[in-house]
Amino acid sequence: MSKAITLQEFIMDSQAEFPFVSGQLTRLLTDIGVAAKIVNHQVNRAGLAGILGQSGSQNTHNEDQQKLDVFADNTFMRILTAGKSVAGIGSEEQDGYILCHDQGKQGKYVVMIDPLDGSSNIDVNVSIGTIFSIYRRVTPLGEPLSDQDFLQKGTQQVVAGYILYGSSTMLVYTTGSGVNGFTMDPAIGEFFLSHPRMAFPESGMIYSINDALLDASPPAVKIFIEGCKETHGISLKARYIGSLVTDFHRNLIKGGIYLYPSTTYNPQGKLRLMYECNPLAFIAQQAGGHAEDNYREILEIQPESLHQRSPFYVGSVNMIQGLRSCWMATSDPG
Ligand code: AHM
Ligand code: MG
Repeated sequence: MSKAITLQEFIMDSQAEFPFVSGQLTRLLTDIGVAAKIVNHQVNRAGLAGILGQSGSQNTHNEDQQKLDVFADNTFMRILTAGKSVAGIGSEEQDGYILCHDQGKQGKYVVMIDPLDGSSNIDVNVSIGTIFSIYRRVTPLGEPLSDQDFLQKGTQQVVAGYILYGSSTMLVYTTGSGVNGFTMDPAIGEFFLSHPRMAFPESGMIYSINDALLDASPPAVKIFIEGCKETHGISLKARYIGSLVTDFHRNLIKGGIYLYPSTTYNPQGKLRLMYECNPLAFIAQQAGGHAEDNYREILEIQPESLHQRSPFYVGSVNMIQGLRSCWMATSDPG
């Protein structure tokens, strides 16, 4: 029987394999693994600890924050700022970016994070997740960070990953050389490599969309979904948990497409480019899938603001191609 590989061993081995993976990045990834364990522990005991419900505060998008959002945000902030690798952090739960270590003069990396995504699912015991990505700083070391360090295109991501707090807790990440998934053994609190070289099936049988948005969606999206429903005998399945990491993870393993469209009342959709779309787009690309907004690749979008939203379509390449054909057929570039 071969020996199980821990997350830590895998990170260390990858460092030896890829010279660009510096010691600082290794430490940063390790820190994310530690923060994930702490948040996981709290997510698991949420019902027992009586910390469910809303904290009464609102985040920058005027959405109610749940207590676990606050806890997760605080945990990642505390651990990431304590290390020496991170110069600055953008969090979905914070209005502006956070500068670490003397105005961000030190530390090679910038982290973007959605500390607890799908938090409206917490009090019904449905899987939730953390989504993160890591960029190299653009401003030279020794100078304070500026907007350009945070507003980088998705193509500039060095690492992207997510933690899924589900029936098992998983950490999935890429350093731009394939996607690997690790499952936590709760008995010893250790992540083990369980899903090496994850790959999006080229086609899938699952489509994931909030059906209530369809009437207000672009014609191309309506036509595509009608097509999904009309494949008599082939039995495509509608599966929508409403927890992005969970919907994405299932589609990555089984093959499928996730859609959060623009609508007449929210032309930019709901999801955040920097915290949700870019990291999952990078993971999808590294797993052989694809991600677009209405008319371009997600990873090619030049962000203009930290909390920018974007329509988001991600999944198996053939299904994304099918959606693209619908945009063409409606002569609507999006
Ligand atoms: P959040 O960041 O406030 O948790 O919102 C993001 C979540 C995603 O996890 C999920 O895919 C989506 O919102 C669901 O939105 P809707 O309820 O409109 O279908
Ligand atoms: Mg979110």
